[in-house]
Amino acid sequence: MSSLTIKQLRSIDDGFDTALNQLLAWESVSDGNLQQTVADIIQQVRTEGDAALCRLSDQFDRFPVESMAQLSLGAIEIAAAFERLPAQQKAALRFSAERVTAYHEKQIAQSWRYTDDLGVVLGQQVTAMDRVGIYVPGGVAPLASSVIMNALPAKVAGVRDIIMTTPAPGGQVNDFVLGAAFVAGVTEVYLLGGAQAIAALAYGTETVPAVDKIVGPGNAYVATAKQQVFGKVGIDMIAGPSEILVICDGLTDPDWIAMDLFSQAEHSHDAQAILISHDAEFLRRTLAAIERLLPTMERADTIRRSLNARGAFIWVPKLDDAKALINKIAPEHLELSVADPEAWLPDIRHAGAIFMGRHTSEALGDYCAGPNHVLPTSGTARFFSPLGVYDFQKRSSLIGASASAASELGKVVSVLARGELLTAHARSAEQRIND
Ligand code: HSO
Ligand code: ZN
Repeated sequence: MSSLTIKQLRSIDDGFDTALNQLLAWESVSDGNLQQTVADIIQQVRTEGDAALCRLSDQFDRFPVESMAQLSLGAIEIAAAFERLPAQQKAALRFSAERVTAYHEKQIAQSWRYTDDLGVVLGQQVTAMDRVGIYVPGGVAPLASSVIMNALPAKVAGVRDIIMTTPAPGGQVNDFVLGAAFVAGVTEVYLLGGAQAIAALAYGTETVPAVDKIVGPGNAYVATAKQQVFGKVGIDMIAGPSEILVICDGLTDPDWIAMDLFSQAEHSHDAQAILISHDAEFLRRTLAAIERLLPTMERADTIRRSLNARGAFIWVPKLDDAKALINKIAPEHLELSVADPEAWLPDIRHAGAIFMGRHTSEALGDYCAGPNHVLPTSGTARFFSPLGVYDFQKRSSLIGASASAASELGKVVSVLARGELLTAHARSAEQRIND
């Protein structure tokens, strides 16, 4: 078994800034070949529709099908999958869905309007998208929680049709994932993976309806396909590997911290887990906890690879020094394992989700606390927010001028439009001037 060599940095050392930058560097690689392969797949789906989907299912998912019926599941089949689950899983999915729904209901934006001094009615009308597609990766972990986190905000926003695609290698589809689709209000499921799933959702086929927006994580093919169909449809952010940054005052049980770091490291070999403390002795005890606990983990190999490649312990002279590092890292998940996390909040400007206090492990947020677990990664918390209801709502501007308001505004339009040499605009407004 290979050894653990997690990086140990001190913020006061020469070269710390460079070391930190190297630690944080991550870019999705999408080479020219991948771009071309994905473009070809999208083209096949656009021109041949269902026939291409059936052929590609055999080619990529070893699932030979004769008709789209074998790749399509409706409300009855989705509900049946839920019913097949053990009672404990059913209850947990329901519990999670209820809490996630309650949280997201707070995000619903309301339409608003006012009448200004000139008598113009002005406002914003908020509406939901009609139809949304959710991609759910196959992979080793059946991420039922991701189905809930992607679909429920759309449902709460009022999206009518929520369509899920997920690969079914060898024809196998996971009941836990389908059960999550049931509690999250997914209306149709198509057993499609990869770039062909994204193409089908973006352009539609005889069977798969075209959607307005595609969300959900996926491998390099899926991410590249989403980038290529952007513009025809909306997409969410392109997710990088999962990350956790833990700040600890040295008074939390090191075993708790070790397991919190593992919880993100186990997602993938390129996930990132960083611990910052001013207490060198605490860092030593946490390293010892990691070494003791790692061999007990089912995903020990992935965790070790991730900690060795992208993990770090950072010692700072004062715990307060961590604040600048937090904002620089802009982590996806920030755990404030300190006595008074509230006192930290005013100084934290960039983080996807903030877990406040020793008892708030990141795993709570991944599954059932209520907030969304689809969060900005790789420093993009500087400009992105968690996935939310607002990602599935749109706004239309409202303008309603009375005769006198049209006359008043028209005078200004006349000047501005003539200045732009656009005389039809000018005359359209001028004919409503009444003095
Ligand atoms: N931590 C992941 C989400 C997840 N965790 C799903 C467990 N299941 C997103 O950053
Ligand atoms: Zn997770």
